[in-house]
Amino acid sequence: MNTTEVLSEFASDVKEGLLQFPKRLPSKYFYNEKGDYLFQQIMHLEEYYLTNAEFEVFEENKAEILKAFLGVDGEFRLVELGAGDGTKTKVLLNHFVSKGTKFTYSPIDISGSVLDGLTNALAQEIPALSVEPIKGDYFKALAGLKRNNSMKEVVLFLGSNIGNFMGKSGETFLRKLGEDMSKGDLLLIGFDMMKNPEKVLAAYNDAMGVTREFNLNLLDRINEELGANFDRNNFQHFPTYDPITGETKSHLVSKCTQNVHIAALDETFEFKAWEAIHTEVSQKFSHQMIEQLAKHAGFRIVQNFTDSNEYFVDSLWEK
Ligand code: AVI
Repeated sequence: MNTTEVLSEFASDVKEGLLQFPKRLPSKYFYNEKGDYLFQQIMHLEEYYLTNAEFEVFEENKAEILKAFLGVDGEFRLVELGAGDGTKTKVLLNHFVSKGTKFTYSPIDISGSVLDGLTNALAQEIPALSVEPIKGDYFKALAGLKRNNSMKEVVLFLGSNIGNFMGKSGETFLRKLGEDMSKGDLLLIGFDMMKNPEKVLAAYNDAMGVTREFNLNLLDRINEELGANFDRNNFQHFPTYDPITGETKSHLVSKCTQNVHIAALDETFEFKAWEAIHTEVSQKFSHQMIEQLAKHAGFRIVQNFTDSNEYFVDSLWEK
């Protein structure tokens, strides 16, 4: 995809979202350079318990996880979807290497610079690890891997990324992922669990306001890339959590009636006072929801790994 096509996809998604009622903007556009940086900050926040919880899951269960990955084959390719800086994955990678495990690590990411950063860091930190990064779309990369070898595949999809899919789209994504996997291949997938609603809400409304910045950055991005004139001071970051459905939603609420012009769309959008734009869903799960999802996506749950607070579950599924 070249830059013009990415821009036009961004422009048309923004247009489609702002023409809907209620208005919405897709959270995948949070992640420009500034957004990537802010998300790294979020992951280190006291309130954002997810990072430490998954870290603990790996620290406490790395031996069991390796045992499950090895199964009867004793060899595998470890594929990670959207690896980021790999901080949590390194716990597993270090352990696997220290045990003399035969495996290759293939992080897949759409961003070449993210992959370069991770590959260089791994070469320094775990020199004995064999790394074959793949730049591109998850599905194309997985299908390419399957065409070129028949080794057992273990796919990592960590950090509750599945929670950011809207409605049924998570299930559709996982079903499609399964189509690029063979019988016996494994998927280790991270789920943030339902818990004290105050705890969840605080994770998306931190005292330092980093998550607020992360959310407002979407408006800055539309201004910069699509020539819009959003005034970020006229919007308020407002997350909600529904303890019945487990849905955590982020919103940008218009503090006054205002018009915003987006030059790339040649269009002006009206925002009424206190009208909200829905920008993100971060789904929280119950065990029953995980079971349903695995079943509907065509997987069998092998084992669940959790932290001492049971905040987070990394669930191992078999195709
Ligand atoms: C990437 N994703 C799992 C994060 C989440 O918790 O939904 C994104 C995020 N949004 C606000 N804070 C963090």
